Amino acid sequence: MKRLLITGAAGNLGKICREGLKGHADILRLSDISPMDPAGPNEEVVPCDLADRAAVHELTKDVDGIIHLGGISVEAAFDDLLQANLLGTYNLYEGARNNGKPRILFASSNHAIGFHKRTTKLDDTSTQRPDSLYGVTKCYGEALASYYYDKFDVETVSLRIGSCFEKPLNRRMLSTWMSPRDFVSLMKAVFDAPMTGHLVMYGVSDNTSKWWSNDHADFLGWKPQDSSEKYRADVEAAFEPEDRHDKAVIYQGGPFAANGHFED
Ligand code: NAI
Ligand code: 15L
Repeated sequence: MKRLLITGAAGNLGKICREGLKGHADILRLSDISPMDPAGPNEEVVPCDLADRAAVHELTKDVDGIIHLGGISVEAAFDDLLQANLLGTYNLYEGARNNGKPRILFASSNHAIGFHKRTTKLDDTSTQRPDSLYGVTKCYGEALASYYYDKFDVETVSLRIGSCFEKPLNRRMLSTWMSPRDFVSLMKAVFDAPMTGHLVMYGVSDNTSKWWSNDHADFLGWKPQDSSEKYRADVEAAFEPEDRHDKAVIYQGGPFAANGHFED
């Protein structure tokens, strides 16, 4: 790949990609509205507000792939989500459509399906059940991805990421954790694949207690290497047992499902 664009490059996953994907494309084009480290070898740093359509059109020129991480990554006021996640993602898809139709990795979230119960195993055919306005914006992103594939042949992997952190930070993450190493290897698999169409996947490591199946995506040849099991004893020692009547425990989205409406 000649040039891979990463939006949200100043954020947690953006930094993981910047490091982990070095050498996977001739040039990494790194973009964010927040400050980023200066460009190193084989890097371009292009500040951009995703809500600015003309700027996003320029940003998406001459790229062979896009990892779209940019946006608000937690529950927030609707007007803020509107700019960054709704308008921003629309602008990105319009940029891609008008600039050679590069494949896109859309960073969706488990909060697009967070009102499913933990006792339900999900796959790509499971219905969206957002647990927050943030989750609603991820459902919208997945719908845009589906539409842009069916109508314009822009391919996307919509990745419903669980919890991508160095290690699981609570009991829920024993199920939802995705290691940074597995995240990076999946990014490589997504852009190495001959075709993806619009593929909905779950961003999760090989955790014993996971709630999600990626069997339908075996054709990518991606296998997670890590599991949360090695952290189980430490996590269980550090956190109280869960209350099965707690909404945050009943539903996959955890606190996002249990919390009230953000603006109330
Ligand atoms: P983050 O909050 O650390 O990074 C998001 C980046 O997007 C920030 O650097 C921010 O400045 C940038 N951004 C926000 N509004 C923007 C705008 N209008 N224009 C340009 N850039 C803007 O989030 P993180 O953890 O790196 O997540 C990346 C993506 O993955 C997000 O879309 C998030 O929703 C998604 N995700 C992450 C999960 C995780 O476990 N880290 C889990 C599920 C989804
Ligand atoms: C997300 O969508 C967030 O971006 C991340 O910060 C975590 O809260 C994650 O979900 C999670 O559910 O653990």
